[in-house]
Amino acid sequence: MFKKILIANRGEIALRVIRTCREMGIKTVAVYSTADAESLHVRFADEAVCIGPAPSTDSYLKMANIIAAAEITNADAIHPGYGFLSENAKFSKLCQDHDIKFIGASPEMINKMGDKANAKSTMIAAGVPCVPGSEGVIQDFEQCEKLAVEVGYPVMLKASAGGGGKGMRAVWKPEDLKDAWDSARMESKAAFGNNDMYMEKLIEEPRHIEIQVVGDAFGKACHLSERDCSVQRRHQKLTEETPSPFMTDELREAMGKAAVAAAEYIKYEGAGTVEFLVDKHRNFYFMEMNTRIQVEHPITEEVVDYDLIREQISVAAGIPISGKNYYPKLHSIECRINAEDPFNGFRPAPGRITSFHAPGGHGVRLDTHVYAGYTIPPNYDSMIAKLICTAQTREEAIGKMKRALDEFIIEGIKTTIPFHRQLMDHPDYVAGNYTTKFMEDFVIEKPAVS
Ligand code: MV4
Repeated sequence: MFKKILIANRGEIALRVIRTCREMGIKTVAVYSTADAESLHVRFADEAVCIGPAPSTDSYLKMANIIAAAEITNADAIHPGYGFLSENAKFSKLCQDHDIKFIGASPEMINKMGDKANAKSTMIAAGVPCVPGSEGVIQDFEQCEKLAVEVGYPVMLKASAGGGGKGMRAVWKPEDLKDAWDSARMESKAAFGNNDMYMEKLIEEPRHIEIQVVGDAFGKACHLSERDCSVQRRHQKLTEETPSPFMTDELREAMGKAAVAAAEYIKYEGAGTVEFLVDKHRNFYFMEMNTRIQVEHPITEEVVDYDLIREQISVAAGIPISGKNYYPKLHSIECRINAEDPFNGFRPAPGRITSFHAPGGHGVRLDTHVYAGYTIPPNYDSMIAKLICTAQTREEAIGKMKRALDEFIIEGIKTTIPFHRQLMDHPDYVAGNYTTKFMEDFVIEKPAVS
C-alpha cells in the first residue's frame, strides 16, 4: 500500500481524499496556491507545499511544480481529484516517468477516451450501443451533407475533441447544415486547436444517466449502478440523484452490463464513469467515458455503502476488486451549492463568508472546504459545497433535502441554495419528470423584497 499520497487539487475534493487517506493510515501532502493558504485542505493534510500564485495555470496546472512537490516530500502516489490534471495524458505520463503512481487512468486510456470519435469506435467494437451516425471523423462538407441525409434529420454535429457541449450543433434541416458545420468547426478549433467533426442522429429531450464503474489491474470490472444528471444548466450539473426516477430494473441491468463491457474491453483500471443518453423509449446510447472520480460520486457512495476513493487507492495499489456489482439500497440526492447569484443568471459571486451554519442530522452529508470567515477566491470554479441527502425513498430524500437547505446558513455571499429549495418544490422535479431540457423552462421566482 502507498505510504504517502500527494493530492493535486484543492477545495472539497482535496479534503475528501485526505479523509479517506487518514482512515487508511496513508500520509497526505496538500499542494496549494497562494490564494489557498487558508484553505482547509492545507490544514488537514500532514504536509503542505505551495506550488505557485493564484491563477491555476501557474499552480494547480503546473505539472513540474507538482512533480517537484511530490519528489521533495517523498510521496509515492498522486491523486488528481477532478478537473485540473485529472484527465491530462501528459501528466499521467510524467508521473509514470518519475515512478509516482498516478491514481487515475494511464496516458493511453486518457487519449483513447479523450478523442470522442475514437472513443465511440472503440465502444462500437466493445458492443456498447451508440447513437447511429458517421463512422469516425467526417472528411469534408460534401460527405457531411450525404451523411445527414443517410442518418436522417435532425442530426447532431459534434467536435471530436469536444466535451461540455463545445463545438456541438443540432441541425434540423438541410439548409442549416452549412452554417452549423462552419461555426461548430470554428468553435472547436478555437477551443481545442482541432476541428475534426463527427455526426449523430439527434436524440430529442434525452436524459443524462451515467454508470459508475471500477476496474482492477487484472482486467475485471464491476458497476455501481447509475446517477441521473439530467438537471443541468449550460452543461453544468446542478443536482444529481440515484437511483434515477426513470430507471427500471431491466434498464439498469442492460446499462450496467454495457458499462462493464466497455470497461473490460479497454481493460480500464480505477474508477470511471460511462455516460449515456437515454431517450423517452428507454433506448440508451454511449456518450462519453470519464476517466476520473466525479463531483457527484458521493450519492453513489451513500446508496451502495462503498468508499469510492478508498477503492481508487486500493485498485491503484494492485488489489483486485471482488467482481460483484452494487445496487442502490437507498435514495440519495446531491445539490451543488455554488457561490453564484441564481437570481442574476447564476453570475459568480466570490467573497467573504461572514457566517456559516452547516445542516446536519441523519442522512445529511456535507462535503465542503469552507467555513465562517473563509474568503472564496475568484480564481477557481464556484462550487463551495455539496449537500447530499439520503433516505429510504425518493420522497423522503426530497423532504430531507428541503429541511437541510432550510437550515443551511451562508451569509456574506450569494449562493444557489434558494434555487435548490425552489427546485425541490417544482412539480415536475417532484414527479421525477425531467430531461436535459428541464432547466431551459425553469423559471426562478425572485424573493419578495422586504
Ligand atoms: C447529444 C444530444 C442529443 N443527441 N447527442 C451534450 C454534451 C455532450 N458531451 C453531449 N451532449 C449531447 N449530445 C445526440 N446525438 C444532446 C446532448 C445534450 C446534453 C447531454 C447531456 C446532458 C445535458 C445536455 C444538454 C444539451 C445537449
